[in-house]
This record gives sequence, C-alpha cells and structure tokens, in this order.
Amino acid sequence: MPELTIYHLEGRRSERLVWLMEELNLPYNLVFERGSLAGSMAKIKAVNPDMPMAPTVTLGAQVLVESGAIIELLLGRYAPNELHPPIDSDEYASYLMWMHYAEGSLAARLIADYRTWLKEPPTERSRLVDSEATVQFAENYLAKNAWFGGEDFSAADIMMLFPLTLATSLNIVDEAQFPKIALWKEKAVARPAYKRMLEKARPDGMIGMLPKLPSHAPAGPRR
Ligand SMILES: N[C@@H](CCC(=O)N[C@@H](CS)C(=O)NCC(=O)O)C(=O)O
Repeated sequence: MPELTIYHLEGRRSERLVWLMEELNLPYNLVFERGSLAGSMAKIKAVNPDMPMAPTVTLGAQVLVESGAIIELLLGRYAPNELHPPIDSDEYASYLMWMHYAEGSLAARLIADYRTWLKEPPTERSRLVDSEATVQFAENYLAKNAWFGGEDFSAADIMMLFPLTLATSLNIVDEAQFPKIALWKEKAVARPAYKRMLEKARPDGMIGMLPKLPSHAPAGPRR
C-alpha cells in the first residue's frame, strides 16, 4: 500500500478516514494543527489548493477528496473482504445505499436546512423531503437492522455517524424522536477503534462548534 496521509480538521468528516484505518489496523499519517481549525485548514490548502476540504488525503502522489469514495477505494484495494457485507447479498445493496446516502441526501439536506433555518427559523415543514424525513428514513432502517449494513458493523456506519450527529447536536432535528439512532450511536462510539480515533484525532474534544439552531421544523405530516 502506498503511503496514506490524512489531512484533518478536528471533529469533522476526516475523522471517518482515521476511524476506518483504526478499524482495519492499517498504517496512516495524520496531519492537523491541534486546537486550530484555521491552522489545520492552512495545511490542507498547502496540498490541495483547488478543493480545500477535510478529508483531503494523499495516497502516494495522488491527492483525493470525498470521504465515501476514499473509503470505497481503500477497502476495494487494501481490505477487500472487510467492513462490508458479501457483495452478492441484499445487505450489500443496503450498505452501498447508506454509504452514498450519508453525503448525497442526508448531509446535503441537513446542511441546506441548517443554513436556511439559522437565518429564518422554520414555522412549518417543507413539502419536499427535509432533514426530519431524511433522518426518519435512517431511524426506520435501524428499527429492523442492527447496523447500516444489516447485522454487522460496516463502513456505512462510519459514513452515517457524522451527519446523524450533526442533525441532533445542531438541533436540526429533535433527538427525542429518534431512539433507534440514539442506541446505534452509543454502540458505534463504544467501538475500540472509534475510541482510538478520538484519542488521536480529537484529543481536546470538539472545537469550533457551529451554533445550535434555536428551533427545528415542527414535527408532523407534510402538507
Ligand atoms: N462530501 C465531502 C464533504 C467534505 C466537507 O465538506 N468537509 C468539511 C469539513 S466536515 C470542510 O472541509 N469544510 C470546509 C469548507 O466548507 O470550507 C466528504 O464527504 O468528504
């Protein structure tokens, strides 16, 4: 495996890559400036001026972004039988759906609602699929499955933890409405590899938290 370096912002999506490498027991370098998101971002910009995002990783000479794509690449090349259900199973289809749902639908809608509601608190639910609907979809799956890849922990759980934590910690949705997600989070963060990730990648706890929303959209059926 070529040398892998993870350029990281504390408490942000780059934790996914650190967690993955800890689960797989594979080697990596971790680059960030402890306690300074701006300092860490300067390091990211130095290697990735075109698209300065966390995670940015270098794999050999290649510079890459998009956590989900990087995870799929690393598993496919260096750990083909780990952290996903068998490819010919129904669970694999669900696993792949959640791998992409995490950023494609969930994070995208959470962040869109957060930015809008920060300026103007919502008084009614959207007619379109909104944050609450995207989180409810995950809650419904966890009512029937232990993990986002079915029976066993998988990389889909690594992808889903960041947006589902964002959803409740920023008060984009009401935490009390999603008990299955709350239980799943407890199991995920109890994993030894997650704890090792925290020690290395978030040594001082969460820094630079965005402000919580004063209120989320009222619950209930959409018009
Ligand atoms: N879809 C990307 C999102 C990456 C992303 O937006 N990362 C945030 C940190 S969690 C970031 O770098 N934000 C900096 C900015 O938006 O300027 C992924 O999953 O890697």
